[in-house]
Amino acid sequence: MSEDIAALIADVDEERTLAAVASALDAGTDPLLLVEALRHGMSSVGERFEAREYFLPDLILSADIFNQATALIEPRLEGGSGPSRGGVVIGTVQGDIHDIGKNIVATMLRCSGYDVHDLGVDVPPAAFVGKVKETGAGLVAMSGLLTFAFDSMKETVQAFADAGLRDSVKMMIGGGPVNETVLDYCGADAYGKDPSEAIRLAGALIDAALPLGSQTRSRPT
Ligand code: B12
Repeated sequence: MSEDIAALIADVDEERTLAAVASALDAGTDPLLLVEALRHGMSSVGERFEAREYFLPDLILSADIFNQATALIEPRLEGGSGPSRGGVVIGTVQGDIHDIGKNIVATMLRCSGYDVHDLGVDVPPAAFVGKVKETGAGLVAMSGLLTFAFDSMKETVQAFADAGLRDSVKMMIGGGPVNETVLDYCGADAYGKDPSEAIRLAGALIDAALPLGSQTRSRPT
């Protein structure tokens, strides 16, 4: 069933993907398996685009299908009904509108019991700061795929320092090109390459009870 769903979204088949997700939910399939299947399918869409097999409309439609499918799945996620593991403010940073990966990470964090506040795309530093002040969230998750996004990430980290919040808020970054060098450049606390790492890092950064992994570093003083 999960393989079918991955293949259907990879084929950008809106009607059959949504029908397959709905029937898998009715059959009692683990919602997390469905999100994982959708994520695999989305990776295939990206690969087919790179191979010039798909074009921009395919990318945009596949992102829309992903969002519709996760809207069906989210009410069935156990994480949504249990006690919150903590607040996370997430968004794609200013100047960048790529949100497929950010939406996957947000969904997976929600599935894992985090209280996720999704600010969307092209999010200015002040909006991240404002949302943290409003919600008391202890973790900020920034996504960005453009090289240009690295500056926005750095500016967002600086905005938290300027607001006197850098010591009380942990910050993680991610998105296709993000690596250790980008982490050093922008001064966040950790970076992750996929949703599993996002979940592991959220646990480590928020709870501080789990050991921090190799992709974390001390916050700058
Ligand atoms: C889809 C796509 C688009 C779609 C976006 C649709 C949408 N709703 O997001 C559209 C068509 C709109 C688009 C537009 C543009 N795009 Co584009 N796009 C892509 C493409 C093909 C795939 C990106 C994607 O969704 N990947 C799949 C997701 C699942 O992967 P991901 O985002 O990396 O996320 C995963 C991980 O990184 C991680 N993750 C993500 N966020 C976070 C956050 C945290 C905290 C953590 C821990 C983990 C994490 O988990 C995710 C799930 O596994 C890439 C090429 C590529 N293969 O990456 C180009 C690409 C990113 N785009 C590019 C460009 C240049 C553009 C445009 C500027 C084009 C233009 N000239 O207009 C515009 C951007 C405008 C803007 N201001 O942002 C370039 C960027 C080059 C660069 N170095 O800056 C790329 C690399 C293409 C290329 N080879 O040139 N794009």
